[in-house]
Amino acid sequence: WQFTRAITRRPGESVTHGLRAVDTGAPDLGLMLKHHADYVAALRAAGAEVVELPPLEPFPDALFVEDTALCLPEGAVLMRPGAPSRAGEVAEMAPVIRGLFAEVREIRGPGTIEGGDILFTPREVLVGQSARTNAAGIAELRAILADWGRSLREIRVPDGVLHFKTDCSLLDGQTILATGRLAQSGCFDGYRVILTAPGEEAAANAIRYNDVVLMAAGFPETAESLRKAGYRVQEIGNSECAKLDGGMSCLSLRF
Ligand code: CIR
Repeated sequence: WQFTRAITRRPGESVTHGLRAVDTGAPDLGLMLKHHADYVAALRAAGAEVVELPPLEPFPDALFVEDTALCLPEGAVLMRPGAPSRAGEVAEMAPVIRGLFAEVREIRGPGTIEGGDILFTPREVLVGQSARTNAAGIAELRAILADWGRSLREIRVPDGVLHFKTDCSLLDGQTILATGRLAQSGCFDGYRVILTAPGEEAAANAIRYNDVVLMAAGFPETAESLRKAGYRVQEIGNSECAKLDGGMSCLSLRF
């Protein structure tokens, strides 16, 4: 369970125009930058060599780098975002990925797929069909993964949930943190599932990076159940990214 690297991108001033399902006010860039620095520091403390990319003003959502690529031990796959305003982020990420991976494949279209809809576990790659990720995009990824000997299982993301991983994260090889609304479909049968506490659904987008679980601050019951289950939990402020439907996983590519 060892990662060695991560890629992040600092938010720029245009982040106030980032996409959001419900407008709860513009994010405060100063506070977001502080949270972002805490996040990068936590990754470094967990053993990551972090490539920190500069802001990309033409792309307000570019800090959510996870959506632009899938990074696996076999290689990386450049995604094809379903949000039109985010499509151009991939060309900005591509040279970075090509510099770090010997094997790089890409989703060529016409389908769309975003990294936030992909959860890989040691036994399979789970992909959520969502408003951003469609059947054609999933089919293209399935063919690439088949070349690498990995199987893909498709999941339907509940209505109103942005991405599959908005509602789940991998805690270890067989354990998934998930919301009840996602897990009730039975999609994680065969895994050990830890549910977020009622009203703490936004805690589900966490990441396990080596020995630590990074989760958004402000979800005390879920944090407690993770600690009781034996995980080392570090809470990071996420109030500003949450206004743009972003969380811990969206902010980095990890490999
Ligand atoms: C978006 O709507 O695309 C961004 N505001 C949030 C992206 C979050 N990314 C993720 O869950 N992987």
